[in-house]
Amino acid sequence: MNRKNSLIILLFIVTRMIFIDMGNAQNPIVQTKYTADPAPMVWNDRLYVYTTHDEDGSTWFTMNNWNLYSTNDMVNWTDHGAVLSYTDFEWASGDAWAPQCIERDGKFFMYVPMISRYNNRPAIGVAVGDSPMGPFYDPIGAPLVQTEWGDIDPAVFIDDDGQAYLYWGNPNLYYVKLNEDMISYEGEVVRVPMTVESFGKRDDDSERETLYEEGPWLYKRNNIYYLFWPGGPLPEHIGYSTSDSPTGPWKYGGVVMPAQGGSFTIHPGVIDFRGNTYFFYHNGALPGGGGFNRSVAVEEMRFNPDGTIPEINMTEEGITEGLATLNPYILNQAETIAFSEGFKSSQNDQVGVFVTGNRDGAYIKVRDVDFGEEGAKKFFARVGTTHNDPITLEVRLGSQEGEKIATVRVPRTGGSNRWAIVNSDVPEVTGVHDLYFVVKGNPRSHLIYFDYWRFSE
Ligand code: FUB
Repeated sequence: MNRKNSLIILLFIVTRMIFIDMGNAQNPIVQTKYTADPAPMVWNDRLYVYTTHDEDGSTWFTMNNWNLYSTNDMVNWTDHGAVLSYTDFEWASGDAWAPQCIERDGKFFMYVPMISRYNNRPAIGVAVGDSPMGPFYDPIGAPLVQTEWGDIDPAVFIDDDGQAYLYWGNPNLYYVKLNEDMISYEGEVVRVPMTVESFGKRDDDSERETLYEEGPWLYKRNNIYYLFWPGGPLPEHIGYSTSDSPTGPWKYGGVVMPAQGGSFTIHPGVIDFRGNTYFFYHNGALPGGGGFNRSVAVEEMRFNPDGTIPEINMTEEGITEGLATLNPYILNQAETIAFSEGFKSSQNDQVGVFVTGNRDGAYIKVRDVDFGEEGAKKFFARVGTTHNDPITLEVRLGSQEGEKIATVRVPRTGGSNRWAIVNSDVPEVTGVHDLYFVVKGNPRSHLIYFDYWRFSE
């Protein structure tokens, strides 16, 4: 084989590998925005993940609001948009950093760090809502906790006896026992002893003796309390400690996820859902991603028989097996996505959250859509554009180039505040398929606003 042929074959293999990888990608779980600091919560048999939001093009932690995503199957994620902002707290001036939300007695409590206007230092606030999506409001009109410095990354945990705890801090770890109302606390704030036995030994920093940096996350399994935390030096890894009590003493357990993934921070969120344990984190894997443009991803977490945790590496595949199928005969939000490229999400008063396709070939993949035995007859979508040029939305099976089952022309509605419902006949489609919504057209950006879709039987 001559050199030219070898090069062509090599190019083919590499192109194919890239194609295959993208086709299987499920991580990061959100591609329409930069997200970080995942905080999972299970409620009503659905998994919710609260995240922070790195603004596009950030060169610092430019973060103004907290966003919410949810899933019924671990492969398709619905974007619920921004559910809370630092501007909802009269006393806060910015830095909407790592949150956690928990349900108690039908109310949802979101613990969030922000800069306090009173002294220009980080403090932790709480907001309350009647649903996971909010709306949330600040019930105390002031920070819930503030120590001398480093009051970021709150983690909340309710033990089986009903006692709730709030943990937080960088470079120190603090905790306090919350009262049943979840918006006040009893007793003193406790500073956890930062010992090498509890958090491992650090060699690079004379001011920090242990590996612990920030971002604590509490999780209980088989009567073992696990404390996960991002550890130094930078780039951070995730380590863990265990105890037989939620207040320690803690015993260092080792590394859960080594430093990798192109972001110098990382952040753990661990939760059980339908018999599996899931480990959420963030990295810089999206195009344009990095330390200030991060993305949330998830892997399955397993345990050794003695309760220790084998190391987990970041993958592009993430969770490959969906836990349920998706019903195409109900209204599905366009922002329910398994993977996408070329789309961004936004929200407005007219339709709530919607997505915008920004280039020819932009696509959204939706996993495991079950058309049943009868099959679909018609496809409907609510769409719009500002362009006169012909723009179409194609619906394909299995891949971006797969069988085309519907094409709709996107009418010029004049903006994302004006929408049209379009439809197309569909050849017989039965059984379970991955759907691809593919945008075709010449304009360089904002080709399509896409709000929802459904099929009729
Ligand atoms: O996202 C801002 C900060 O970066 C978080 O509060 C830390 O945990 C780190 O992820």
